[in-house]
Amino acid sequence: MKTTKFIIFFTVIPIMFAGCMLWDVEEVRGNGRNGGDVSIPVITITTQPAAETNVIFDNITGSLSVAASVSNDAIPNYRWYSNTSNTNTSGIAIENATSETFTIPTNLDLGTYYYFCEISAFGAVTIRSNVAVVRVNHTGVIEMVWVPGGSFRMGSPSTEPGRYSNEDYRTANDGIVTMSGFYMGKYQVTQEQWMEVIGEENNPSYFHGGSGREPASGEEQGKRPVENVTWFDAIEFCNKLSQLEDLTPVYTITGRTPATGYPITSATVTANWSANGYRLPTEAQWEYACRAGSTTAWHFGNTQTVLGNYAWYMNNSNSRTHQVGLKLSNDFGLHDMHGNVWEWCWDWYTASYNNAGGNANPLGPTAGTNRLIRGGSWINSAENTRSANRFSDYPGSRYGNVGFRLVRP
Ligand SMILES: [Ca+2]
Repeated sequence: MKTTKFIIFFTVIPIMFAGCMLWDVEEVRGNGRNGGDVSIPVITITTQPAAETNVIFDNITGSLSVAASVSNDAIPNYRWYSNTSNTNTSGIAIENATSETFTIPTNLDLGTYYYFCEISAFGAVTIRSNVAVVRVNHTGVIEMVWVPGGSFRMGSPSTEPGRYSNEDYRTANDGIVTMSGFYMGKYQVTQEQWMEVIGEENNPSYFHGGSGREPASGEEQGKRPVENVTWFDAIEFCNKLSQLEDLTPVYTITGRTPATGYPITSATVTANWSANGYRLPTEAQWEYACRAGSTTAWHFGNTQTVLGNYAWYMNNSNSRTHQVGLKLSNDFGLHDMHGNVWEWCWDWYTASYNNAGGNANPLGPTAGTNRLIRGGSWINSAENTRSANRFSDYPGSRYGNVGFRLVRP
């Protein structure tokens, strides 16, 4: 069991009992053991978990309930069972779980759990409820916000202070890029989230212990962004989280070096964009989400003197990362888009957006040497945290100021 608490949420849908278990009772009666006029007690379930309970978040508590009536005024007895598969024909009786309501444990590891209730009464045929399928996943940990579709002009005007020529607007379509809506992580992936998915022993972060690397006063170590991850590490994290949540992984990773463990310094990665799993933002998604409708140097405007309200950067970071979400968000509700750590994006780097794959949901060039990094970090100047600022590095490299955030369709 992990120390992290998983508190669980679900809905119970009452389902009237009707089915094969009644048939069993009728068969008993038809056999004439009790004679036609003498009725034996019959248990009828009036409320039970939906067959697929299924909606499980972290940090929410939950319980399962049944209710039954018994003819002849007999008293029903309840006994909850757990199982490792979706059947109520076998299972392990849960200690002390003998009332109508069963409180789902809050210390469950990630995974899928099956519970059902056995209902008995003196003289009656014992029956069993539906199996509740309880999935403990990360949906409540990786908090996502919806970024509505729209269009924007990608890049910066030539008049923007501190800009580089690789931010020039596209020439096609007057630089306008059209985007579909998507979910994006409200925060950068944190160290505790990384460890929950990849393993407690695998926190690669530079700011994870050590003199001068401590969290700032009042901040939680585990809620600082994970960093010192390669682009390949971030890609694999996306796949592993997708698998944990029964989503279809987006990426196929082959030729991984090393074959197991981290950091992954090289691999061949292809993407299935029709999959529903987690992925890194494309460069266009990142800038579109960061801008949140703005056309200014930062999502809040052009006034550098207020950047510290929105970003951890060289002027206020005290040379370290900070707990995510402490600075003001942009208009989409996204935090730390400017500063804290740079964020890996999907795209291969190209110096010109004109090469970056179409005017709608562009995926970037099909090949390259470096992968895109966006948003600036705790060590960077204000100019390098601008919405249009572009940086890149070899995907097998890693630094104490580069992390990532997630996107999902
Ligand atoms: Ca950032």
